[in-house]
Amino acid sequence: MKAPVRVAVTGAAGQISYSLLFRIAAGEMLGKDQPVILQMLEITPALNALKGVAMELDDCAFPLLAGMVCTDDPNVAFKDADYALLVGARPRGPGMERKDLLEANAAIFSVQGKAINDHASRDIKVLVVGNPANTNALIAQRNAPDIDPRQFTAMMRLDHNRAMSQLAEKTGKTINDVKNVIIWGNHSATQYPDIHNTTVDGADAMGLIDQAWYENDFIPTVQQRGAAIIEARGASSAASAANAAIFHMRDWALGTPEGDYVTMGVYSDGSYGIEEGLIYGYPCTCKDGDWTIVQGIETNEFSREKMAATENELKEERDAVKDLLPA
Ligand code: NAX
Repeated sequence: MKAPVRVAVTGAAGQISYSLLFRIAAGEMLGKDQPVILQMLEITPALNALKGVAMELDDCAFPLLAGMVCTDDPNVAFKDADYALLVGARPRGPGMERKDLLEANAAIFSVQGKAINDHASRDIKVLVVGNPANTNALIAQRNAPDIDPRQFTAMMRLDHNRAMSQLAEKTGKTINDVKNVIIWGNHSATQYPDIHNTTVDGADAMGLIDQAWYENDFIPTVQQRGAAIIEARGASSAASAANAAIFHMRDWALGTPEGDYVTMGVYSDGSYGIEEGLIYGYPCTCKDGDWTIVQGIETNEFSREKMAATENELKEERDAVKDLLPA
């Protein structure tokens, strides 16, 4: 058996974590041979609820669960962490403007970024799930100057999975037939689901559907899927979000399949003309615990316009919190 690794999860008593923690402890994220120690962070009023979650984790008798820490102190939660899933965030309250939401979250993610910088493993892999995920990831990253910025990522995988499933359904194929979907940009309604390079059972996806369906049906359905889930379920996506977090971390740690790529919100190196330093959804392959942006993908004018629109939103989000970002 391998030595245990430390996995920090924030918002650990929330609804996404109620699915996520159990799957991590079952070995679905890092493999069935990798013991884990869960380091769970909550705000003080939720510590009792967190205790209940920890009791249930105990009662699962997971062979791979080598230990648990429950805390309201980020310095404890991130101590020696090898992985961190930052799920807890401040939801939008009544009358709250977008700028207020960005600022409230900036306060949370700057504290957590500093705690990661001061206490986590130097090789930590960080995934930000809590919204606005891309900008929260940027804030955490900028507050952790001693950690390579490439180690901070944002979750675009739920959007990626949603796009795959919509396309499989439309073409009468299965998820296993769909390859090379991309969600460019921000995890928000400006995201750009791009299937110009996608294949379905080996055939060019754009040849299987018509442009009107792509523009008027597919793109808005993927962009608005979160709202549709809230409308139907009366609560936001939880199990599917946890699943996407598991897939994101699993692929990053263990590698993407040959011949396919996945969408990750990663530190832009300027690829595809996107401003360097933004956390932007890009097609990535992963190998040996590292990710690479897939290069050389053709983008037409339609795509470039949409990629720029979502980039602009990310710049606006960053500018709204720029006073809180260290130089
Ligand atoms: P819940 O409100 O059920 O849980 C959030 C938990 O975070 C709460 O228990 C709260 O006490 C805790 N929390 C708040 N501030 C904290 C802090 N400073 N430190 C530690 N814990 C803290 O929300 P849930 O449904 O689990 O969603 C969590 C986040 O994921 C939200 O921001 C949500 O918008 C976001 N999502 C992101 C998605 C993505 O694709 N990137 C999709 C799903 C989801 O909407």
